[in-house]
Amino acid sequence: MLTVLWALLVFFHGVASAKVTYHEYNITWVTRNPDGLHERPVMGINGQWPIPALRVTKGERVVVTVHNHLGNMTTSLHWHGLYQNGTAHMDGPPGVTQCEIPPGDSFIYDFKVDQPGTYWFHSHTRGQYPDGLRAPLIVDDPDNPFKDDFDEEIVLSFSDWYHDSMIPLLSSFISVTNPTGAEPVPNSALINDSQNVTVAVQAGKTYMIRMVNMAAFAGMYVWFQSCSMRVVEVDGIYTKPTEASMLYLTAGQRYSVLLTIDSDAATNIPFVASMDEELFDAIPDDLRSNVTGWLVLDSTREHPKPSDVDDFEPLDDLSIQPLDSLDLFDKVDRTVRLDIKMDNLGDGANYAFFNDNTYVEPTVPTLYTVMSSGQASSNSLVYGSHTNSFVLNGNETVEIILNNDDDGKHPFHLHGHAFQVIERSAEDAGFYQAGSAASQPAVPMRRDTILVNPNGYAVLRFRSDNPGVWLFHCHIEWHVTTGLIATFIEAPLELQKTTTIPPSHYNLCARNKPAVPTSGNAAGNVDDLLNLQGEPAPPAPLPDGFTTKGIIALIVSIINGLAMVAIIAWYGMLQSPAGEAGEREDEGPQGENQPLLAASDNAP
Ligand SMILES: *[C@@H]1O[C@H](CO)[C@@H](O)[C@H](O)[C@H]1NC(C)=O
Ligand SMILES: *[C@@H]1O[C@H](CO)[C@@H](O)[C@H](O)[C@H]1NC(C)=O
Ligand SMILES: *[C@@H]1O[C@H](CO)[C@@H](O)[C@H](O)[C@H]1NC(C)=O
Ligand SMILES: *[C@@H]1O[C@H](CO)[C@@H](O)[C@H](O)[C@H]1NC(C)=O
Ligand SMILES: *[C@@H]1O[C@H](CO)[C@@H](O)[C@H](O)[C@H]1NC(C)=O
Ligand SMILES: *[C@@H]1O[C@H](CO)[C@@H](O)[C@H](O)[C@H]1NC(C)=O
Ligand SMILES: *[C@@H]1O[C@H](CO)[C@@H](O)[C@H](O)[C@H]1NC(C)=O
Ligand SMILES: [Cu+2]
Repeated sequence: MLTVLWALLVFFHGVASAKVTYHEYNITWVTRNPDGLHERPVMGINGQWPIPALRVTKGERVVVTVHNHLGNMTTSLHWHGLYQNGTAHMDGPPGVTQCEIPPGDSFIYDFKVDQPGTYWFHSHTRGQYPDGLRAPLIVDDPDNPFKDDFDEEIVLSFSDWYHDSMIPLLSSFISVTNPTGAEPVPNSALINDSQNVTVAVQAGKTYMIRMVNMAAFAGMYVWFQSCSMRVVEVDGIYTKPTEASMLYLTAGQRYSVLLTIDSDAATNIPFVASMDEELFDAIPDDLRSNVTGWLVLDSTREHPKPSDVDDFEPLDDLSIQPLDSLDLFDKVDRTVRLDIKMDNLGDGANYAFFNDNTYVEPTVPTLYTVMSSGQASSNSLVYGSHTNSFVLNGNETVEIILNNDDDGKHPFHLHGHAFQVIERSAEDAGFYQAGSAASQPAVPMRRDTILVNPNGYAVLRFRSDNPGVWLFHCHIEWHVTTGLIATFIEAPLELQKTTTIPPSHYNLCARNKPAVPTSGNAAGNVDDLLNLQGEPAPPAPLPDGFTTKGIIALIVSIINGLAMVAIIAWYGMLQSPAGEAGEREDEGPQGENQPLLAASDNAP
């Protein structure tokens, strides 16, 4: 009895003493021109863009009230890298842990942050964050083990930037006219949503530089000219200090480094973020892959141009060890194998697949299916045929084997956890062969976002010690929109016991247009949880015998056909009474027919 009372006392004391900070986020359109080349609408918060970093202190409870004032789009926020232990319903992805926040509506995110480090938050509404709704999230740590090793802190975000908005880009990306699935190529690279950023520094001082890649697509090489960095944090995990002259950050990844300015330094130091062009199917002539900033010792002196580097040789993140030396999880309880593939569906567009299945958001958000399906919540069938759902027991060691049957690099991110990286193959290694690893690291690197090489594999492990519904997905937003997503349903029966979803979350679903049901299986069927009739599904497969090559051939012939029609029309015009055929022919396609003729130039 006494111990129960004591436990209650400790519990309430804990709740009462957690500091709470409140934020109000009005999400609106603002107009910005971050690369100085093109003004466009972007999504800001409280009229600000760049959106200021959200800063909290470890142990604090954060309450963010989001008002969607966009007027014409739904929205949501995800807190990338936060475990949301006990608050899985605050994680953010619509269709998974909540409903969309409709225009004019509000939603309150309320969670405790018990992990230190560098994170970010962003919209998890389909294709939305590259329009600007993203910012760093810094968790200050009063017990930072490196706090005596630096004088000041600097936060830098990196990103790619598109002059066009996501909705038109998506409609040309997921289209029969783009059968190879070539992703739109960004226009510019940005630092802090800007360019030519300057940071005042002093000779002899050491800085802790927190870096976040908030890009839609591009991985970034980052270096500070002639400086050495010591990595001390990777995705929120403190690490043994590890020297690096260059880092590679995929979309979604973060690093903290210590950087000491030489005591006799006098010239300003350029630093560069360079987009990884290997990701791009084409390199437009006007692509601005590099963006430069300066550590400024003396603002009256010049800002030198960075020297070219010959080779990109970033630190291999697998060579980093966590400071806590957490041992390898060596006994695997459960293996989940995910084979990645890109292919066409019956609409002719290109999609992304895990195990031949492309993700489609279910009718009922997966967490709400957990809460409403009783014992059946342990049966992965209730979560639908197109959600790549895996039910995990609590407190297991889960191994994810990722086989990349695609010739692109993909950065994979797991919600709700950091994972150990047991192995990552080089490019073209093929699929993982069990037991092939020469040796497993005794103390593996841990992080929440990992690059997988083209036609290679990666092996990850984590403990299922955080009941919730957690997405595992590629962090290239283009591939999110074409379905490269899996869902882990972790300890659903435990989740039912320990979680209460605030009624306001369910009410939000009722205010969606159309209203979103909040109970039943993925199809919204409450009575027969194994009947998935009517569940959302991807386009039908290609008819037998059709291949990507076939589609490309078809498109080429259609475009050629259109071009022929255009040429005929053009000749028709040339022969019109006013035309002087001979002369106009030599001018080439300069007239009204140019757009149609130009189409033939675009044919692959
Ligand atoms: C940054 O500086 C470069 C070189 O002077 C310039 O071309 C570019 O427009 C600048 N960017 C912005 C956003 O002002
Ligand atoms: C958000 O907008 C409302 C009006 O719609 C306003 O009253 C409030 O002050 C705004 N909050 C912030 C933080 O700007
Ligand atoms: C970069 O942006 C972050 C917030 O996103 C801000 O805290 C930081 O001061 C900015 N750094 C510079 C050099 O402007
Ligand atoms: C929503 O409004 C913004 C800003 O005016 C505009 O750029 C965008 O095209 C609109 N989107 C839709 C889907 O109407
Ligand atoms: C960007 O920087 C890299 C490394 O210095 C260099 O090789 C490349 O030519 C630069 N790209 C452009 C477009 O200037
Ligand atoms: C996992 O272990 C924790 C701590 O030991 C315990 O509280 C929890 O109930 C366990 N979860 C399951 C699903 O067994
Ligand atoms: C979540 O909380 C449980 C219980 O306190 C703990 O055992 C577990 O390690 C936590 N998981 C994460 C991912 O922080
Ligand atoms: Cu991808």
